[in-house]
Amino acid sequence: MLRIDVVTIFPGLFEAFLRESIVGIAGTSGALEVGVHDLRRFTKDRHRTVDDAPYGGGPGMVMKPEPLVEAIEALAGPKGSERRARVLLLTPQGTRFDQSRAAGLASGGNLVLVCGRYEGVDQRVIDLAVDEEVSIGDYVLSGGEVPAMVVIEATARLLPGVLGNPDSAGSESFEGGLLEGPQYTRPAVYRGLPVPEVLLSGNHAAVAKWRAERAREITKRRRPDLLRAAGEEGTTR
Ligand code: JAH
Repeated sequence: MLRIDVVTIFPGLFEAFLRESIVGIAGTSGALEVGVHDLRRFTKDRHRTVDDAPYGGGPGMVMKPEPLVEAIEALAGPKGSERRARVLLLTPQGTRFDQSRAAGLASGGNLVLVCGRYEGVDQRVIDLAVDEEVSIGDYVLSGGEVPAMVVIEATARLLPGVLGNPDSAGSESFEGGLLEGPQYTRPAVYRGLPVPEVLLSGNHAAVAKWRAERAREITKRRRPDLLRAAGEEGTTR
């Protein structure tokens, strides 16, 4: 059983996600437990303050260290080898999250995901309490909540027993390191556009070959970086 605890000032954002997504299914199957924790519960002042103005001036606010460090330590213990969980901060400054990172998390120990907001978190939170900074990509968001959901979902669907069908995760985009080619369902002709004949042929070897060709083709066109990573450069085309 993998346990993931999330620290956020918007716990309500996770409600439908945890109830309705594959993550909910993972929870029901006993493979995953997710706890969501309101950062404001770890404040001590009347106004439950989680942010303050940046030293040195400038726009916006910074997340103050005390509530975050206390929340993280309550969930993961003090930073060091005896820690109960690995602590990840979702931030544009982090190293990029990808499928291999998801696989590593799915086969590793418990996690605490820390969602920043505002212009960022006080550096001492990172120094004292965070193990790793993780980014899901180069775009500006309003906080780490959506990235935390991305990390949770990508990890949950790799847990043994989660889909009920251990093979279904493996056949989708990426697990082969390439993009998937086009998919079709009925009807066989829609608005004059036919489904490629080979898919109707019943010839499973021909179907597999056609799909492998289309996958290589779209990957070469759109994501040549993936083709090189998969070591497929120059095979077919
Ligand atoms: C924005 C704290 N990698 C995407 C990403 C992750 C986190 C944030 N933005 C983008 C973010 C504001 C405050 C984190």
